Amino acid sequence: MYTQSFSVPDDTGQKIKAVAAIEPPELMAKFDARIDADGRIEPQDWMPDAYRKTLVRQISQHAHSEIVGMLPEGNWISRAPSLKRKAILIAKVQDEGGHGQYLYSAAETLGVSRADLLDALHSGKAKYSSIFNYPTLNWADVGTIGWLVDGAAIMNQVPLCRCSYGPYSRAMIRVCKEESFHQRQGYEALLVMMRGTDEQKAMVQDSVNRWWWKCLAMFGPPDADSPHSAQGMRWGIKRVSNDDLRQKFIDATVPQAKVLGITLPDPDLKWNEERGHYDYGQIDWDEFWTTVNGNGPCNKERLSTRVKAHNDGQWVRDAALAHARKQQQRAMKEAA
Ligand code: FAQ
Repeated sequence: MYTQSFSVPDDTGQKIKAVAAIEPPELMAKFDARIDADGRIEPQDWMPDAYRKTLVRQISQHAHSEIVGMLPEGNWISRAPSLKRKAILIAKVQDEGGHGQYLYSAAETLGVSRADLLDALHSGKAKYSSIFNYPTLNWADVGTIGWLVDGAAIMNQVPLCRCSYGPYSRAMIRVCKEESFHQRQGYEALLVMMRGTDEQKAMVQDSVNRWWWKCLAMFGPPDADSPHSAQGMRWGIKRVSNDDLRQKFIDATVPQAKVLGITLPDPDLKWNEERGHYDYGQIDWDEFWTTVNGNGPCNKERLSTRVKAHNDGQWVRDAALAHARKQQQRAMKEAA
């Protein structure tokens, strides 16, 4: 028998001890050959249990990030400075909700239920992106989230369009197109402010100072401290490593900051001719893990807002189910 040892969280996001997955060798060989040939795995195909669990973990964390990610910006819809900015922001926040829906649907194709995934989020067992546990303190934060947070999300998600799991890779194509609009609207909003008053310019600089380092941490721990990277890359789920994506993001963003006229808050940020990349300073990983483990500035507020929204929506789910039952009964009556 083919045996592999994995340490993966279970479907609810809880860590389980290393499990020995014993898989039928002929099925495993077929699966490996498809991965090696850069083929796609579809829901009806056989897959090793650890591959399925890894995908459930990543896709559900991603879905949770999208719906929790609606909150920091949603907070500014009623305070947008013009009708145009309000319309753009409403569209963007709705898009993030839609991304959550595509991703929960992709996770469901792996045999898990959306209700269980949401329970894991609401009980604090499941992770979501660290970045959404920081507050949005001024209007420029909305532009900065578009420029830097969506910018980082695109950098991470474009390679996921080539992920080996078909439903996830297809969902990512549409998500990336929408994220591209999000990034551009954020950058444009900041450009307008940077051509405005000194107060507006100071607001943008303050915002970028607060978000820059948090965005670099979004890509996840350094490769050497990333327990899932090697297997994720082997399976074609991850195509580019955390550190390489972080570097690509920095290299792409520094010239954009120059056009904007903003200073990125890192005295060590310098072009390194030899490496052909920007060098950068130390990320505060202790602060990152404190936030990921539930003790960031807004973790509790984000979760309680999410739980309240879910509970307030119970009547919609009940009504939809009652309607579906009625339709089914009518169809059965007509068929009888
Ligand atoms: N926050 O071994 P690795 C967005 C966890 S969407 C929290 O490197 P992996 C759109 C990781 O889960 C943003 N936890 O793990 C938007 C693991 O914990 P576990 C979300 C993090 O999976 C914009 C542990 O650390 N995007 O922004 C973070 O190979 C604006 C060890 O890490 C995605 O989810 C973090 N930043 O790589 C919405 C993309 N980083 O499960 C609204 C898909 C790591 O063992 C407004 N996901 N951890 O308990 C991925 O690409 C990967 O899962 C990574 C992590 C790269 C996030």
